[in-house]
Amino acid sequence: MSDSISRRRFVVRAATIAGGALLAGCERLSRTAWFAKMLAVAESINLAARNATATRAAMAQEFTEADLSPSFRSNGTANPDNADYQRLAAGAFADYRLEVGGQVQTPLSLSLADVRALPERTQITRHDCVEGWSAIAKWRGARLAALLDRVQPLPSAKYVVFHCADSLDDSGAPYYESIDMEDARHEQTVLAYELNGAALPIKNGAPLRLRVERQLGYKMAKYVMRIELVDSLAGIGDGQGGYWEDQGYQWYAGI
Ligand SMILES: Nc1nc2c(c(=O)[nH]1)N[C@H]1C(S)=C(S)[C@@H](COP(=O)(O)O)O[C@H]1N2
Ligand SMILES: [Mo]
Repeated sequence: MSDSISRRRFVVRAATIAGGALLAGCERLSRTAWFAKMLAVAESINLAARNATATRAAMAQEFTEADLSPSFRSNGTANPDNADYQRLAAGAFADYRLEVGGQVQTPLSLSLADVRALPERTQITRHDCVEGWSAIAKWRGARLAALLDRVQPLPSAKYVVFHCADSLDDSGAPYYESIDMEDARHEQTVLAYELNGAALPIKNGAPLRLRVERQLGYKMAKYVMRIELVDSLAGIGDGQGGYWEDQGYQWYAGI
């Protein structure tokens, strides 16, 4: 077994234990300072291990059609409870626009046809959720690097933030996620519009969801409505870089 695979297993198992603790009704626990701190320590070890043992340009493992899971389940939001989103879905996303802005030279508003016209990639990869399930699926989408080439991030831009249509809590705070420029430009990082050869289903994030293949499932933002380039994650959500990160999950969820 290669180092990277055994480390991946270890990290997934460790993350599963942490995720299990969160799931077992430990909402209060997840918000306590010590727990967040423990995850932050785990994160710095994880990122250090990644930098020490593999270049971050390394590819996530890809599989064949024979490896495809019989189905790909939905997790978290399965259908955003949001009037604007429901209107778009009712029109088969003909009126959908992906807004791309923030620290860029050329902000863009793209239709799905515009997104489909970008250089694309198809890949069969394994999705690992911290709640303890994995599935292999085929994703087709626009390369995020190609989109970045179109909008031309300013030199100050350090992170790409994905703002989603749904919310997982009563406050209505939208789901969001973020990655750094290195993962954003990675060959396997795509805005997926197809799952297993068919249009991306609503339960899996239609019309566009992120695939950032060397990280855990919660990074793979579904229902992406707006992409924002920023120099700092402060001031977005609770400032930790993502909805689950704001509850104590690690920001760099490398596997
Ligand atoms: N917008 C949004 N993105 C999301 C989620 C969500 O609830 N809302 N759940 C995350 C989690 S925890 C996982 S494991 C995957 C699940 O993707 P799936 O529903 O296609 O299985 O999406 C991630 N992205
Ligand atoms: Mo997940």
